[in-house]
Amino acid sequence: MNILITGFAPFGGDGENPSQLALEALPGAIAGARLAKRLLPVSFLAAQRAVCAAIASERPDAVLLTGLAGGRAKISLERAALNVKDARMPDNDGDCPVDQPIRADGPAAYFATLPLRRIEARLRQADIPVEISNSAGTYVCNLALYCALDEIARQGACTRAGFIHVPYLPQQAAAHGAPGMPLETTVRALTCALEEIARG
Ligand code: PCA
Repeated sequence: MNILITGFAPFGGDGENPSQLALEALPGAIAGARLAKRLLPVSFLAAQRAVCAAIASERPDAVLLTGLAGGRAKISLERAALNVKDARMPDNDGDCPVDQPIRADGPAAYFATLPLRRIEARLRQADIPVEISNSAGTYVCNLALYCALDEIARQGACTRAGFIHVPYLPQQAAAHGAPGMPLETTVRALTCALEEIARG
């Protein structure tokens, strides 16, 4: 089994992105599944291209995208992606789309296809704060999930895909006066999720 796992580069004035650090800390294989790691740019245009290119070249059995949701206290298992780009701040290329569709001819939304309830139960068992989230936002993370699910749908593939948002690192949390999570816990959460995905 081949799982494509992604994280995002820093953005919005933060020097670090916990999803990048967690991606780097993960091993090359989990529970017999090979992990193909990709770091995605925080750019609407470049992330769309990178997600489609990674799925085309890796032909993964499953896709787990990850990113930072600053201000959230729990690991967020995203339920859906909306066909909209509505940026609250410019991306790392200075692009700041408002009320634009990701794909003019695409469906309004896609549901994630990973086993979210199983992953949620597994994280609860491991005492990691977790929730199913009904909004991945309207920024680059939502776009990455939408593009992954859209690419898979267009290929007619049965690849499962989903997105996990992670909290700030403790030092970022302190600086922002917001909740955070130790990197070790975030890595453990992603490891549990990948083990569940590898179980099929
Ligand atoms: N979080 C942003 C984009 C990159 C990231 O890690 C988001 O939630 O859209």
